Amino acid sequence: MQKQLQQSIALILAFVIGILFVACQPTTISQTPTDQPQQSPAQSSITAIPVAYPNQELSASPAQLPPLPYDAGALSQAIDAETMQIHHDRHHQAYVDNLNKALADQPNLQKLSVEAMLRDLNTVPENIRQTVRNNAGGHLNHTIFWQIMGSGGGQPTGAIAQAINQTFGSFENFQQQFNQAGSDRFGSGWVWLVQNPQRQLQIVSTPNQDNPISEGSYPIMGNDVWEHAYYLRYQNRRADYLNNWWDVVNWDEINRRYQTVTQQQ
Ligand code: MN3
Repeated sequence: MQKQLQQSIALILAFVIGILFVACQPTTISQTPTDQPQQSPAQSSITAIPVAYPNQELSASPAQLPPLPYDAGALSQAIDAETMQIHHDRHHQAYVDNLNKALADQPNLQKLSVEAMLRDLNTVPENIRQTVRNNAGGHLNHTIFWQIMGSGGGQPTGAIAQAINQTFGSFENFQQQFNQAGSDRFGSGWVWLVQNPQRQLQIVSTPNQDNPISEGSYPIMGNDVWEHAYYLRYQNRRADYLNNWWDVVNWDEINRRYQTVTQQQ
């Protein structure tokens, strides 16, 4: 009986020692590996920033032509009323109509915003990808364009003025480089001031109706250098149009766009 008790105690002791031995081993709890590439904050958050409007992306169900935010003659210092009317009522309308036509039998795509489609064009089936790229781009680009004009030009104000000076040395240098990029764009396209994925201001130009969000940049302001934007008054003189355009730029709106992207990143 006593022997059995001794055996039991020995067994319990062995068991306790065993547990202590295991418990005292260095912990080897496998931690979830963090070897997945970390997205930089700029890249991850730019996907969440609406581009068309301050707090609203551009709907594709269906896409609709936004009204001009001012009278067609309001920019006549730089752009005549007839050009504005044709540009808005016919050209922009055509991008809207063609986008809706391309998405007519694509209910899942219609649920996406215009921005979402352009950020990742691979979500768009190949047979309509180029059509969507051109017309979703045209719709978004012109929606931005109307909003960043309409005021009396002059010098930039607020945070954007400071950022332009820091990046380009002076407003005059910036204007010169922006105009040069617009002149150098061969054929049709746009010239932009963007915040790039490295969070720097940068002047870029895009062909056709491409928007910088397809390259991960946020468009702060842009000028349309398609001939339809200036041909009636300027004919082939794109450089004159680029120079005069500064007289109708809306710096309050451009500053708002800049603050949207810097505050949300
Ligand atoms: Mn245009």
